[in-house]
Order: sequence, then C-alpha cells, then structure tokens
Amino acid sequence: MVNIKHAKLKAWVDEVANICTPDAIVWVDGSEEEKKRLERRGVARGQLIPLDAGKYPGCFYSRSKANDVARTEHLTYICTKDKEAVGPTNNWMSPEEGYQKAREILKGSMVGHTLYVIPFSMGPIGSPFSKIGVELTDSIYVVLNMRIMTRIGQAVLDQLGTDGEFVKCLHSKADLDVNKRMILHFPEDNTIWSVGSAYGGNALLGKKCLALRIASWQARKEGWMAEHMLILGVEQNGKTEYVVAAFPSACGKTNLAMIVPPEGLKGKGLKIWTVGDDIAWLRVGPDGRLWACNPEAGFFGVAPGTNSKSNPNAIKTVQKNTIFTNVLLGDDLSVWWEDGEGAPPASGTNWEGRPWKPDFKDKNGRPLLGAHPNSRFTAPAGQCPSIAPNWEDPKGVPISAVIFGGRRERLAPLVFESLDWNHGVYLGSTVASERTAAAEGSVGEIRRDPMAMLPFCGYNMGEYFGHWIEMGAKIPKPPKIFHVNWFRKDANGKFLWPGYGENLRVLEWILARARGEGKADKTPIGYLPTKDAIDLTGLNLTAGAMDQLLAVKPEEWAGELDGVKTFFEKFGAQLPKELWSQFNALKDRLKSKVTA
Ligand code: OXD
Ligand code: MN
Repeated sequence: MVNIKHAKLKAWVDEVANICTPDAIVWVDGSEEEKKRLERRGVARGQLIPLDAGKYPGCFYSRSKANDVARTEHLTYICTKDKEAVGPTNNWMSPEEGYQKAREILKGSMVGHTLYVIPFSMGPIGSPFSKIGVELTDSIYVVLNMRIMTRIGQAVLDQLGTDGEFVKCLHSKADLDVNKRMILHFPEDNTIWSVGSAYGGNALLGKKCLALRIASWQARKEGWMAEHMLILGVEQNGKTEYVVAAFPSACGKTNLAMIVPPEGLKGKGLKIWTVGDDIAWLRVGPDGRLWACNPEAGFFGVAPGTNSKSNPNAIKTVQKNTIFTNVLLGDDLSVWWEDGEGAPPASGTNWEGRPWKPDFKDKNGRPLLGAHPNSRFTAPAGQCPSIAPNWEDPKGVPISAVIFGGRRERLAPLVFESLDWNHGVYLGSTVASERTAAAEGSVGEIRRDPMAMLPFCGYNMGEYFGHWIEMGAKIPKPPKIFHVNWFRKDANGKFLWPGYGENLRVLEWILARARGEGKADKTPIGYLPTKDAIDLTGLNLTAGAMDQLLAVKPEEWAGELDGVKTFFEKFGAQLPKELWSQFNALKDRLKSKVTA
C-alpha cells in the first residue's frame, strides 16, 4: 500500500481517471513483489514473453505494433500560448487545441484496463539536480521499463511530500492507431500527454519528453542545461576526469559511453567509467566548474550493431533483468539481432511476428530482418561493468570537456578544439550528419542537428543557442569545447579511423588540452592536434591516414559556410548575434588562409 500525502496529485489522478475511465487504479510502490506481480500479469496478457531463465535470468521479450517502432517526430508537438516560443524547428499547437484533441482520444481509452500511477525521479532521489514526475499509464510494459530507466515508487512520493512540484505525465495506448497518435508537451503547465503509441521514446515519458523537452524549458528558466549527452570518466593514476559528448541519434553514444581501452594503450593503465549514455543535466557547482548528472537509471539502447567488438560492456549489461523490444525471438527463447553476438537461432519469430529462419528472404529477395533496425534493450545502468562507482552521486561529476560530433565523410577532421566558449557554441550549433542510405532523403545530404538536440529542444532553438552563450558567462571555470568526427573517409570510401575503443586516444588528447597540456596547431577552424600529439602506440593506421584525418581544407569549409548561413537564417532575429559574429570571424579566418 502506498502512502499518498499530496492532495493535488490525488486530485489530478482522479481528474484523469474521469477522462480515461479505467477499471482500476494502481499506485506503483516500486517493490520487488510488485515487479513480479506485473511481470506475471504482462505474461498472462501476452504482452511479455519470459526468455530462457537459465541463459537470460529475469529477461523478457516484447513486441510493439509494426507501425509503432520509433519516435514519431511529426506527431510530436510543443503546446504553448505563443507560437514563437517553439521556434522554427518544433511542431506547434495551442494548448487548448492540444488538450481538446487528445481528450477526445483519451475519453474512455482505459475501459477494461488498469491505470498505473508511477511516481518517478529523474536523477537520484533528493539530489539538487533531480526533478520528479508522475506518469499515469495503461501499459504494464511502460511500468516495467520506467522501473529500469528511472527511480520509482514510495521513496519518490516521500520526497514529493505534501506539496512538492512534479511533471504531470499522462500516457495511454488508446487503440494504438497511428491516426490518433499525439505526443504533446505543455511546458507552461509542466505537463506531457502521449496517446496512441507504446514505443519507448513516445511512451517512457521520463526520457526524451521530460528529461529533454520539458527539462530544457525549465533549465533555461532556472539557469542550468538539459542536454542530449553521454557522460564518461577517464581514470589514470587514481584521478578521474569527466567529459560530456553530444552526437545525433545513431552515431554511437551508447558505444562511446562504455568503451574499453584498446590493446595498444593497455600499458597506460587507463580506465573508463560510464556515468550516462544519453542525457546529461548540467549545473554550475560551488567550485565554479560545470557539473553533470545522468537523470536516468538505465539504458534504452539500440540492439542491432551491438556486439562484443562495438560494445562489449553493453553485451555484458544485457545478460540479465533486461527487456528486449522488437528483436528476433528464437524458438529456444533466446534473443538475437543483426550484427549482434553469436550465431542466430535455427528458427524464431521476427520483430513483425513472422516466422524466421536464417535463410528466409523478404519480398525483395533480401535477407528477412530478424530485428527491427530500431529494436531496443532496456537494462539497469548498475549492471554495466564500466558503471562509475559515483554514477549516482547527488553532486554529479565535474566536467573537463564538452564534445560535439556528427557523421561527416569529408570536411571535419578527427578532432579539434574551439578557440573559446562562444566558438564552441558555434560548433555545437552547426553539428551535422550526412544521411545514410537507411534514412529518408538523398544519400550524402546534410542534416543539421545542433547540439544533437533538434528533436528534443522544448523551445525556440534560437533562444536555446542564446542560453548556451549566457551559460558561458555564468560558469567561472568553463570546460573546453571540442568537435570530433569518427567517420571521415578516404578517396575510396573507406573509414580512415578505426573508432570504438581506439577513440580513447582522442579523448586522451582532449583531456590533456583541458588541463592546459597537449600539443596543438592553431588553424582557421580551431586548435588541431599536432601530428605527434595523439598517442598511436600499437595502432596500424594506413600510411598518410593521420594526415588525411587532420586535414583542414579551407575550400570545403567555405562551402560549409553557405549551408550554415541558410540554417542560421531560419532563426531570424532569435539567432544570437554572437553566433553571426562567430560565423563572420570564421569566414575571415578562412579567407586569409585561402589568399595567403
Ligand atoms: C534515443 C534517440 O532513443 O536519441 O536515445 O533517438
Ligand atoms: Mn538519444
């Protein structure tokens, strides 16, 4: 039995129950006993399948509808009184329209179902970084995932007390009709309503909806930052230094957050500590440095491509107590995914629920996919072998460097350092990735994804850039800002840099620079490592690869400026003048280089 002392919370639950009319209301207490009960219920209703208990203890399989397997950005809205508040990169709806449309879908949507009330904390309960939310949902899958991804239950209610503030999160699967799917954010009301989807990014409301969209709005008001960033520590000689890094979705954030030092650097005794793989909340600490906290408690990682080479720590993390969604389910109650670990099962059922064998082909004659490309694992962060001993420290961890990166075949060198904070903000605001064949649009086309926040910033991105500029002035000892690109290719289209664990070599240089060490040359785009500055011990790069990885081609950069200009112009008067100054200064530096 939970103990609820918060009158407004009770009143809100009643209000929602009046709209959705569930058969029952269950307050989630977070106990082990409750977990077992929900698992049994999920299994009985066919929503969960227990995996082989010997090989995958405590693990379950789940499959969502075929048209409900990813975040739906075009159905995601920020609902504010003033349209300008959301800027040119978000979908806008008025709060009246949003509430009214969603209410129509929600009316009676929980008849025959139970409404679960999940009190949850983003960030360790009681930490100065943390924010509390309460998610009302009709999905057992959501309760069990939220249990892994956040801290839930009675302890959160205790923290909330009689009148604490919380984000009101309402989720209903309704009838999972894509035509009645809406992910609505009401930042002025501290409210999120999500209907018609059961996919994680749309339904686990603590993650993208609260910890990024609503939190970015709160962060601007309250003078902190909510970012789409991993957090990791590098330990050497008993001292650990931390970085945060932002990359667009599907650029390997989870992999980088858990890297294993490469063979060639073994002698140096470096250790990597994972603090978070997706979201960082950042605040100025009493020492004048920027401190970071991971608001999540688990990993909601992409399965395909995860194997012992790309991410050995993730493979070890998902051995127990993990929920697998939309991967291949073996007839032997195993799970498997493309580019994964070990041999596939002899037969199974694929993510669409179709019979599957390794030689089955789809209608185009290509191998029939076992796992959806966006299939996921949900696993407790504490199970990761590289999890930092202090990952739940309520103070957070002090940040030495901020890293931005995109996926660029040309242009961006392996790594460079910004000239100062505002130049670093410029680098973040111009982050871009080239489209791969898997995405919509033409291959090679540039998709700008500033600070990797394009789908996650809860307000006008022009103002968001302004907030970054203002934060620079508020941090007495700011971290240095860097740009990395693991994806540069040679003339034959081959990757020049091996990536994965070898990326630690680049992190070493970044941390040295943050300490005021590390050799660099000043170039028009920023500080580049000198040819011998990155430790390449034991790495057999092809001849000339390092020259190509570090090449800065002013003509290519001049071309890039055209794209940046078009992008910046979208924000009109909301684009901070400081970013135009950075743009013009870079243009001048490049010009003098071309004519020199
Ligand atoms: C994620 C994403 O799921 O960025 O983390 O899309
Ligand atoms: Mn993400």
